[in-house]
Amino acid sequence: MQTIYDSFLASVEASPDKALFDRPGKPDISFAEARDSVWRLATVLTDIGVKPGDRVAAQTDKSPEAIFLYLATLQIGAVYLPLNTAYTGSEIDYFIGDAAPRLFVCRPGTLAGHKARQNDGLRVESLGDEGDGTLADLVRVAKPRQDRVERQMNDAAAILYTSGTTGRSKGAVLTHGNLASNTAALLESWRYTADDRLIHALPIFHTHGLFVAANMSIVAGATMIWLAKFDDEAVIDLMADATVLMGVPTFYTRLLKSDRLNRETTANMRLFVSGSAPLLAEDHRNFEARTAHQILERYGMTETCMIATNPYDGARKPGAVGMPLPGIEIRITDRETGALLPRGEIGAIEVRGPNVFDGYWKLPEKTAAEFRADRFFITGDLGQIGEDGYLRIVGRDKDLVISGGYNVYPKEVEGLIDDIPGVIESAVIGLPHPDLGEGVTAVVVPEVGIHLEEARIIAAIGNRLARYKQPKRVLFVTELPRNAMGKVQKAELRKAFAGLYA
Ligand code: MCA
Ligand code: AMP
Repeated sequence: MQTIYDSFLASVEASPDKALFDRPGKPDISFAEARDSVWRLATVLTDIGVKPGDRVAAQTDKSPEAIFLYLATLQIGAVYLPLNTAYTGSEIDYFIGDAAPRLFVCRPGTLAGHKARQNDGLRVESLGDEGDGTLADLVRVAKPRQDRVERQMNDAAAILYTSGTTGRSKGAVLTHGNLASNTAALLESWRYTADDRLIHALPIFHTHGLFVAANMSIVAGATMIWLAKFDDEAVIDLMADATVLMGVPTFYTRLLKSDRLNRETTANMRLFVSGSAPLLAEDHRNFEARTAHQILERYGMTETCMIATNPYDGARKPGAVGMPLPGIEIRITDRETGALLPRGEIGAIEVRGPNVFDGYWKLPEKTAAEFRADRFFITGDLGQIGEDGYLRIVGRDKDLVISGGYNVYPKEVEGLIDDIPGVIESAVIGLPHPDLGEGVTAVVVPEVGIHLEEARIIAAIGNRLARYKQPKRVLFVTELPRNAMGKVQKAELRKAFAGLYA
């Protein structure tokens, strides 16, 4: 097995002139051109003082340059830390404080504000999606650095922050081995090759867009048709010239709304993949009826990369996430005791394999708490393996809302709402949402005699919380339902307000 960076070099050697990025309306970028940019960036990062093991944090718009930054970081043995572009200043403060990166790369428009963070240990530069930014200026005059820092499979390659159910976000440390082994397993399972042309419409600061979609294309030597963001009509236009689409369920819900989604427009495509949140069984069936393609649903997590997939050959079942990827083990256990459960019973989904992360950044106790003694990782999802051998996710043991494929941790939102004067307490829940799967919803108990307005609650937390984490609706109640132990019964709230977005 070789690292993602070494596989990238192999893909360049195999087809230097082939397009790695096919950008509608702009010139292609070949594998060899990409390597040249990566090598120049490697020189710039080295000159800045980024050493092996140092973190390179990036909050950049989606661009080929951001992928070059990722690859250059791997080349010099540093650790890549991508950040959601929706994060606000106070969220960034936390990530930078926690991960202590050597370099923080932001968008050109935000450089002036972020420069104040610069000190002896932290350099701040910018990188835009039009070849602009201070880092791009340095790259233009840099000589390529060709050598790479030798890395072992258990060395850290990236840190991805994933919010904790109890408090602040935790940095999941992913190794070169995690990324390389998972990419190899996916290439094999989905028959992904250099002949593929992927419509890349996902963001690249999460596992799905970066470690699944981009890594697979880089390693296979395939072409990515590069969209800055998802747009249903643009995606349908591109299908005649593409073979694969990877998306979150909202992509498919939106594609199904277009009259142009049919057998003809999808005739050139060989594979549609869905993941990051549950795909509605109804969307799965409607998609097949309209296009004759069965969407392939798979299951993954930041800490584990991809875990399970429906088969490429064989039935892709609505509501199921399939079987473990090659080299990965899944078991279902009793939530309390950890004892293995008989086939068919619902319990905690646990996973073990080369895909499972190294641990949470600087949090050995939290890491230990989420592993069993035999190194199985407790995912926090609840599931069942049926007689057919397929895994089905039936719920979550963790308090989490997934909105349009983005995770929102209620605790973080509740903490901010509870600080608003006039609020006694709040409960943040996910309610069925026709577009986003789940809509973030706050249920708030105001102090007696105090009148609070929905818009005021949202405005009060607005500049401290990424937009996608903010409640779409705020409901007011006189008290929250609790069980005998005093624990808020979120299931009851979800039942009571289930039709809110219908
Ligand atoms: C955008 N907005 C959202 C979301 N996205 N609100 C709630 N949930 C969202 N997901 C808000 C914006 O803040 C804005 O608010 C308004 O919606 C329109 O913004 P726009 O950017 O135009 O949104 P969009 O283009 O409609 O985006 C929806 C989207 C996007 C296409 C579903 O969110 C997306 O690409 N999601 C993919 C997420 C993803 O890659 N997840 C993978 C995580 P306003 O107008 O009020 O300001 S990796 C993972 O989960 C694991 C490992 C796995 O298994 O893959
Ligand atoms: P993240 O923390 O962003 O990595 O999100 C991982 C979580 O997304 C998992 O623990 C699951 O709860 C959820 N997830 C990912 N893929 C699927 C899927 N196909 N069906 C249901 N839930 C999924």
